[in-house]
Amino acid sequence: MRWLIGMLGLLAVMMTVVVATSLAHALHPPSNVEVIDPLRLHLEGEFVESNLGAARESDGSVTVRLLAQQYSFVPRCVTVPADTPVKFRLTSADVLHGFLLVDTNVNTMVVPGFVAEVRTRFARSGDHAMPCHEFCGLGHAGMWAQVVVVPKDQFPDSSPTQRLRCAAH
Ligand SMILES: [Cu+2]
Repeated sequence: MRWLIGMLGLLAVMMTVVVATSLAHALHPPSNVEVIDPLRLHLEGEFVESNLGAARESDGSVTVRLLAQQYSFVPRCVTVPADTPVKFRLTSADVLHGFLLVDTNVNTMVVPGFVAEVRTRFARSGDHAMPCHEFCGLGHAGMWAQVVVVPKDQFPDSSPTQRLRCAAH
């Protein structure tokens, strides 16, 4: 009987640690379910080439659209403003890929046929490496991109060509 109480006590402690740390660090699995036809991404809809990159919304927030494919992200580098709500929307043109921003809690899978969405806000400017973290084939290790966070007032005007480029630094 004593071992049972001990086990239940241990379980309660572990559950408390899991719940408390996830609440404290705002860790939660992204839960967006939106389907998209991976064969028509380049032809129509929000992931056509001219619509990729970081775009300013009318409410002041920024939406970043990225395409993951063997073995790159398009675009390879995006600039986003600090201290601003940023929404990442990604989809895959072929197989399962992973989306992760180093030094942040941004992390999700990019599944073909679905749109992955992650909302965040960067507290300060700086660079974040963006490696693919799901093995996607022979070129997986070279599948990297970058997110450059710049001060709010240096965010470039979001013309379709500018938003595919990174800030010079
Ligand atoms: Cu990969």
